[in-house]
Amino acid sequence: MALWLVAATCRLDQLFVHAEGALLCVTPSGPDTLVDSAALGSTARPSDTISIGNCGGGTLRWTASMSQGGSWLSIRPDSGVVETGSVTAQVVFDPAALGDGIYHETIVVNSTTGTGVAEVPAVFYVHPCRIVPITIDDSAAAILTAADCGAPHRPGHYARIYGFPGTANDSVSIAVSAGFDAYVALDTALDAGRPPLSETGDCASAVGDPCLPYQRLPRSLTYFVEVTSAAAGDAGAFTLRIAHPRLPNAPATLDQRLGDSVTSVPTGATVNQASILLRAVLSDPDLGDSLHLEAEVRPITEGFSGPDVPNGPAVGNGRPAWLSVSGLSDKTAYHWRVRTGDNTGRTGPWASRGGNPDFVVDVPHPPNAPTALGQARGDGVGILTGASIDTDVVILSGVGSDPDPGDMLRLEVEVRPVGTVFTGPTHSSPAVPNGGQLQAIVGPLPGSTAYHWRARVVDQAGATSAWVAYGGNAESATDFSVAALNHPDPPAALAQQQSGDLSPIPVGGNAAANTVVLSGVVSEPNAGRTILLDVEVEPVGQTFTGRPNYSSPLGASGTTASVTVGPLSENIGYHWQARARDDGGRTSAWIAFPDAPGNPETDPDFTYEVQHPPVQLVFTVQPTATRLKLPIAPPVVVTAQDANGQTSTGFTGTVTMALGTNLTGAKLSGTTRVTAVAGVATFSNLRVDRTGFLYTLRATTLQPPLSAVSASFSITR
Ligand SMILES: [Ca+2]
Ligand SMILES: [Ca+2]
Ligand SMILES: [Ca+2]
Ligand SMILES: [Ca+2]
Repeated sequence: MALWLVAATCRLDQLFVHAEGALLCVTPSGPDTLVDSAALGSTARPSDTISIGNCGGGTLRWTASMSQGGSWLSIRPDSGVVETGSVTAQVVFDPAALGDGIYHETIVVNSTTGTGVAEVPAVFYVHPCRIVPITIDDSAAAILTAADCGAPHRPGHYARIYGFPGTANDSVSIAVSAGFDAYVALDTALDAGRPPLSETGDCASAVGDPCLPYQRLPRSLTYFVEVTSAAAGDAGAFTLRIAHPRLPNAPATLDQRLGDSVTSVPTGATVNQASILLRAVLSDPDLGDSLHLEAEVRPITEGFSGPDVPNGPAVGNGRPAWLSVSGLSDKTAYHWRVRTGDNTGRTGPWASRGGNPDFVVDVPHPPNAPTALGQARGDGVGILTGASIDTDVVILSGVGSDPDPGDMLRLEVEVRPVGTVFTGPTHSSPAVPNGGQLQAIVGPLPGSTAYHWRARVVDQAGATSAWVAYGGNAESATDFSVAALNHPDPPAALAQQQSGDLSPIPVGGNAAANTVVLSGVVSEPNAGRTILLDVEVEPVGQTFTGRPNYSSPLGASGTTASVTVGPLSENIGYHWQARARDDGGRTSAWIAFPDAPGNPETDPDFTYEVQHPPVQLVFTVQPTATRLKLPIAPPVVVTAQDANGQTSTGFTGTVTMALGTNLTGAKLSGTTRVTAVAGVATFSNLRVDRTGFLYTLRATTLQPPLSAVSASFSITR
């Protein structure tokens, strides 16, 4: 009965009692204890342990072996000696050679120093790749190891398999980032016998983490993503992302540049070219996308409605993109906006710089060649081509125009003696607004010389038209010639006369009116010329400038030329000079009046003196409070003034003074009748014979009849 019990216990505990005292104890002993599993194709070897002990006395010697001889299970060590206690033996499961299935084996431990034996059953499950569920627009992170299953489509490589539900005609992008050289495949089955829908070790032909962008899903079913390695047996951490295609981001770091691609154009600035380069940094949540810039560049008078220029070239995600816009309209203000397009045709939101305008196109142009070239004498009379003139100043003219509306234009002319080649401009007209008549005054030119000339137009920026030669003749031909020239003689017999009766005004005398007539005899050695008299009349104290301010008409040589000068300023002294000028613009020296004997130019040659009659009397010194019997001091002064409030210096009449307001019946004594000197009458000894207040004085004249009343004053004791 006891033996049965032991045997029954052995059934549970694998106990064996040996006659010599050694007792084999093996744990675990249960049939379900040594159970393990591995993925199909994995090479990691799961292991377990069993304990082999001597539960009795003496020395236990043991060996272990597999009852079915299966090579997928091994025990190390497979023999040993136990004096007391126990030793641990490792049981290793090796899935490498196994197919999908359930494997059974029994480890048999024999006690060689006795007769005992223990049997330990082991079970090994080898299962196919396990599917980890995932959904689109989600990610998963994991570590690929030798314990993972063999890649269905890549024998000899480990794999993780993810499954997601797909809808027909949807598309997804799959990206793996890994710490090793990863490889990814997409399929509808884990069937090693057929190639997957797609597979790659790269991303958009770029070596690195693999991606499968924009995979169209042909049917509605579960799709499998196989994350494996490029090299056999490689492993490591990775992240898998499965996403729908997404819109690009808005462009960033917008810039506008000149064609050199370097010079940034400030917002609102003017560019002198009909093109602009747009630049922005593009990005897209789909990292494998290639991107391009789309733009809309419109005059500010037009609103935005959609891209109106060709798209820019494709660039990598996160890279600056360029778009060259040409053919812009001149003299036009533009605004623009840009967006990012990806290789799927998706576009992101618009971005703009917000300038109004962003830039202005204003392309400068050189002026057009001058037209209607003409030549004239200094007095404006035209010169026929090849003609000889007896003046040394010529006016060369032309019509200028420029494509730039606001430009200011000049006519540059080059006048050379015939036989001297053209080299560059000799004279220029003043600048006039675009479209105006251009006239260059040239001279004085040397006489006895034949000339040819040409002209061009210059704008304010210095841009020049082509030269146009005058006359349509050979440059060896004469355009005009200047004859031998004489200058006028200095004027003689200078004289100044009243404008009324032409009576002479003596040197330093007065002009009776606000104009005078100045004259002189003009002459020239070439008696055929006509001559005029230039005069310069200046107030005394202002020196001559050499510029005439009055000129007589032209007259014959040897005659007296006269010019009326005025209106003159009142009570100002003037000095003057004169010169002769002929019809060709040639002049004599200036001669100051009087020609003989002269006077200092600080002295007036004539003065326009004017007297205005008084129209009012004014107490310019009022009477003040005075002690009885003393003269009113300071002396009372009465001034005769003209209509302008100025002292009538010509007034020399008698001013009579009397008491005005007189409440006391007082008498005024002293000199009460005073003859005005230069319009001013001074009363130095007026007295009032009674004390009182509120006295006033009244001043009167008879010729003209004027009167004035003073301020009130008092007489005190
Ligand atoms: Ca995208
Ligand atoms: Ca221009
Ligand atoms: Ca010519
Ligand atoms: Ca003088």
